[in-house]
Amino acid sequence: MTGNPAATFIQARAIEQANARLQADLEQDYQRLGELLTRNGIEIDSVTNAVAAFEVAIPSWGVGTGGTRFARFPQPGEPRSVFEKLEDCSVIQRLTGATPRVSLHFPWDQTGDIAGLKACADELKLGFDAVNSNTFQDRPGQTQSYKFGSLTHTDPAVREQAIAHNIECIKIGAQLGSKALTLWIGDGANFPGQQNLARAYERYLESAAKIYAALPSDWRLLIEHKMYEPAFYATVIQDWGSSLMAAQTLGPKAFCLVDLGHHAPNVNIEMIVSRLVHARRLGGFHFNDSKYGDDDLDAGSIDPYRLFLIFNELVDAQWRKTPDLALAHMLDQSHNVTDPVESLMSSAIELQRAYAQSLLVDRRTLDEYQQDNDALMASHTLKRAFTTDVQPILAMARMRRGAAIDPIGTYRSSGYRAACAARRPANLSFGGGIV
Ligand code: AOS
Ligand code: ZN
Ligand code: ZN
Repeated sequence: MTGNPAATFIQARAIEQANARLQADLEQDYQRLGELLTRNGIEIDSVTNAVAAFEVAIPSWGVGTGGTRFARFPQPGEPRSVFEKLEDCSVIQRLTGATPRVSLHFPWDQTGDIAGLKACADELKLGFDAVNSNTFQDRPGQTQSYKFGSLTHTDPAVREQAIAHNIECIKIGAQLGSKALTLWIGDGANFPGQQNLARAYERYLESAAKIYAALPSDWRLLIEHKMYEPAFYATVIQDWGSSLMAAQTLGPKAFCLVDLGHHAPNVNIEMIVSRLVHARRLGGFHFNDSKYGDDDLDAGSIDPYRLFLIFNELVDAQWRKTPDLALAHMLDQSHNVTDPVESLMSSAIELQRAYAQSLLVDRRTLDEYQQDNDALMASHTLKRAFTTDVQPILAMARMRRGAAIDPIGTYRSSGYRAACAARRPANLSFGGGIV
């Protein structure tokens, strides 16, 4: 893939040069933090190694500019094909060292050249995470419409079309090396009485069972719940209860996927995570942040403490040696006012930050405070970890992986976006832009 901007503008040498200017300060900060942590009985390198091993997948739709119901403001140099999306994803990976896989979305990422797509990914040293199907939108030429639902539609012909699409996604994913299918449907109702709530769920289980039956033996089905939108009265898989019952009904390869933006305001998401861990059905995440609804904002940008508390549950599950905890970490965010490459890098780093802070929790002491019902000190034990500035750990983890100490600064000085703008003339489109 000669001449692509990823190869031209984010060379390893450019990262090394940028790092060389920052390395001495980082070493000093890292040493100081290491001394502080040693006093608390924590060996800094063990945290840094864990952070360096943390990975999260980039959603292919995340590298384009999203929008709102009202407008979309495309930015210069947007990727126009799945191949160009991979280029942007590889830049994010080179700079952060935390995002080696991409989560594709079909038919948005459709190409007649799956072998070429795999070769392109190999050349860019990228792999593929869960494949996402799309039965919430009609595509040109499609025989049946999803206007009134897909897997749960009253008409069996629509359900069969949606099932066939999901099975097609599994086949494409299998050629690319994916190991999971994420199932999110927009099915639901806008009015009380519009849909028989019980029958719609039964139709979901029946359709999902056919998709489940097509999974290769080493694949997983990730069921994503969402409280509302596009349906505003009732969504068929509206919460973790419906998701968990579906996973338990379908079989051992079915798991629940938690998208942080898919809950009512103030819902205790870390509690949901804890319960799904207990049920051994937590399969993964769509990370993002939100203030009001499915806002798809950058991870940690609104409520970093909530993100920390979610990671705290995951680290606690590891600490309690919960078996078979294999989670798909994926971002799911949309950008209307930022450069998506910068926002995705920022999200990946915020996840690492929450993870590092969670690793600093003194779990033995916390356990004692909990046993003694010392609410104040238990809460302070979490806060102490959360308020530790772990920036030197994150930067050191990146540097040791050959990534950038300062990913956004290095990206901005690379001129990558301007080079893309020159190479990728805009695709003019008009319309709303929710992704
Ligand atoms: C929709 O709200 C869900 O978050 C899905 O994961 C969806 O497939 C993704 O946002 C792309 O539209
Ligand atoms: Zn999602
Ligand atoms: Zn969503």
